Amino acid sequence: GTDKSLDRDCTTLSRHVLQQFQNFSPEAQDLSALMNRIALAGKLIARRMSHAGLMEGVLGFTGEVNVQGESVKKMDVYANDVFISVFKQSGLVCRLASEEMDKPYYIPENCPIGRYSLLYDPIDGSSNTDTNLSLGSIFAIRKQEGDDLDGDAKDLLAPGHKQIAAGYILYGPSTMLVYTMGKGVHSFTLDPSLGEFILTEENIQIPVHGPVYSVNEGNFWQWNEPIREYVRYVHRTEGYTARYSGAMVSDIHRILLQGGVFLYPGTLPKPEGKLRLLYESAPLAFLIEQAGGKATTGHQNILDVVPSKLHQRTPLIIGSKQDVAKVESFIQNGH
Ligand code: AHM
Ligand code: MG
Repeated sequence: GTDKSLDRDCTTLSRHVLQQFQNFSPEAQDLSALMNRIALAGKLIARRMSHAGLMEGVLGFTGEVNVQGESVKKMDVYANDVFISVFKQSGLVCRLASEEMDKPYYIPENCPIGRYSLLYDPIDGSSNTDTNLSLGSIFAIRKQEGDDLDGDAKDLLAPGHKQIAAGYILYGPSTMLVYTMGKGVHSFTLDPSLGEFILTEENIQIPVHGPVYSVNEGNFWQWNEPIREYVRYVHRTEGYTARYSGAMVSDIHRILLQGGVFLYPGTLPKPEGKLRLLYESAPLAFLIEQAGGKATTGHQNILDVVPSKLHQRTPLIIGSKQDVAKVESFIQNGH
């Protein structure tokens, strides 16, 4: 096939961000710099992953347990630190909040000028790390509201509508970065020899309906009846195919391109499910809505949910409009 990076007109990520604004306003330049930093984090993480099995001390557990009560992997710590270190040099970000940190991380030297906050999940699908399977990173950028003199980051407890950019990096056979700034969804592929993310597809639209349903059916016994009924409906209906990788970034990427629905519902012991609103569900919801899809808890749009704490969890049903609506109708009407 043709090599897109050989094309003289190949679009790099930073050029694309600037083109979206059609001006060189301070905001356009900030966003371009911020996306560049995220891309750099992605490149550093991808590079380490590609050598992981060849190096000592890269894979496996650290022996610690994080705020979520999950065992921490060495790769989680590495990726979490990569985002901090690339944003230390940005001057633009004062606070970072991630799955791996109990409280937001402040970069004091950036705080007088750092008008943006980064919310992120450094490694999505951690259970895939030690088996050389697909992984992701999820990110969202918000504008800081108020001066946060108390240092409690209370302004982060706002709904997903406040995100100004969001997306994910997918570490698969190639590394991809998919992002939105509220003007459509665009994907880029890393050319490792150039060290650049090159535009792959612009204005991606998710199909209104698709064959994929993606859910951990091992949890069937602890779901409530409407979710069980939905899955029974899928089992007796022609045209569905199951795909579940253990990393929702890769499952949702497939659904973005081919259509379908990803679910992580609540369970009887954990009605809020597993996924965290601020740095997992809300960024993906923003992106999928921008592609023409839908994301809901079953009762409320994900982007409308107002969190009461940083690591708040929500049920997540996300994907093609019709397929998400079908799940919602089981939850709300029982069929
Ligand atoms: P993580 O960020 O700790 O890896 O958790 C998020 C992941 C999702 O990527 C994935 O869909 C889900 O957790 C898998 O959980 P489970 O093993 O319960 O199905
Ligand atoms: Mg995660």
